[in-house]
Amino acid sequence: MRLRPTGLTRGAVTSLKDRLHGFTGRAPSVGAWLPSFKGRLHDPRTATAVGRWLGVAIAVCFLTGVISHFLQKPPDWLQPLLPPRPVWGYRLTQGLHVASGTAAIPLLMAKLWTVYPRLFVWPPTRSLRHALERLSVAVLVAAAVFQLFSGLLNTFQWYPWPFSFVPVHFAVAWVLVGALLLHIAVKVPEIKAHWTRRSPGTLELPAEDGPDRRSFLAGVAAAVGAVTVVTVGQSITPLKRFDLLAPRHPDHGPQGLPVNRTAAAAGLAAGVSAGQWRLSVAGPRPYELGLDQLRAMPQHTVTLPIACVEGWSKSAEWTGVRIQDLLDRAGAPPGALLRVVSLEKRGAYRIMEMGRGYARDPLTLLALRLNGEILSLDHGFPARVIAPNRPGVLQTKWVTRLEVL
Ligand SMILES: Nc1nc2c(c(=O)[nH]1)N[C@H]1C(S)=C(S)[C@@H](COP(=O)(O)O)O[C@H]1N2
Ligand SMILES: [Mo]
Repeated sequence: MRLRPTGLTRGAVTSLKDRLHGFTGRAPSVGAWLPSFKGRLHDPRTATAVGRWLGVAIAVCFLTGVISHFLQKPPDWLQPLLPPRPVWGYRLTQGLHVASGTAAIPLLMAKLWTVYPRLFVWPPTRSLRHALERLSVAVLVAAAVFQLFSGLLNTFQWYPWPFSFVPVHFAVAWVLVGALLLHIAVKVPEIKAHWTRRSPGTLELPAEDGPDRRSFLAGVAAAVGAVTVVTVGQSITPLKRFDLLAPRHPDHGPQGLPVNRTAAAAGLAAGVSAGQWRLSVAGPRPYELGLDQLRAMPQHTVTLPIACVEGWSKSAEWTGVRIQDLLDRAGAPPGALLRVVSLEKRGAYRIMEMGRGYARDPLTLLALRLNGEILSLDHGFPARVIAPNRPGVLQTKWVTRLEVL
């Protein structure tokens, strides 16, 4: 028989005595009244285990995000150097970007749960160094929460904030990575001590590595696996059957392809008249073509994906005229940059520029047909750009003008 009252451990009794003692003696410090956490899942070993997975997810997300940013908004010197191969390059990097960001959400929650008792550490700062370290952790947590939250909402095309998403998401990414590197540097000793399964200096597994830590980590892994499986189908088409929670499904959309911006949203609800539409090409030998003339030019068929920056991708078969042929006809010099203008009234993607690597690629088309049918209005009727290894936002729909720069 245990004589101690049920539910009170020896430690709890001692701390209760300490507190009572505090009343009779000096005034108790605030710290004495803060909760104390004894659970081994709140220890540095768990924090290290979850932290390294989270670190990998953030590293992948950051690198693929930087790639996406430079493919989308290349500085002038980079524009002609961007590679149109592999054709699925952007599909892969952006699929990874959204998948790693999504996986980081349960990882971040697990990590914050593991370390939250530190919010109750008393005194809150012990030295200038300690204060700076805590400040850097606050920046790290805020930046991580902001990035994952804003990125997730962006995949739903939901922008409930007054700033524009892309520049802010890009800027905060650097804040996050800076704070993360600082955090890792500060924690090197703890990470080293807890990285491997063995306790430092011994050959034995630490006694506290009991079943509860393993269950917790297995639970976190299951959560990561679950959110991944129910969303990656939006870019990995063979897994589309499991795509239950992603905002886009590869099969939902006219002509077997999702639509991001509809003709109505682009101010073209009334449609585009095939008889009146003209493609004008500005260059050393400018010219204009009607739709019938464009259809009479040599047609090429390519299989290329739309890889949206918001994470969904779907491959399709496109038929149309090579941009290269249109440029040659205008007498464009081989290194020329191309500007493409859409009929769309307003919108960030009305005007698009393309370096010579893409413009001269035999797979880059002014497409007139999609999966064997004439382009539907939502997919850019009468003509749209399709190019290999490019973000979806640059696959301009409802094209009306090409300018050789
Ligand atoms: N003119 C114009 N073209 C555009 C857009 C746009 O907003 N305006 N959206 C782009 C985006 S974000 C994507 S992902 C692709 C999607 O093409 P789809 O609707 O044919 O699938 O079109 C691109 N072309
Ligand atoms: Mo997109």
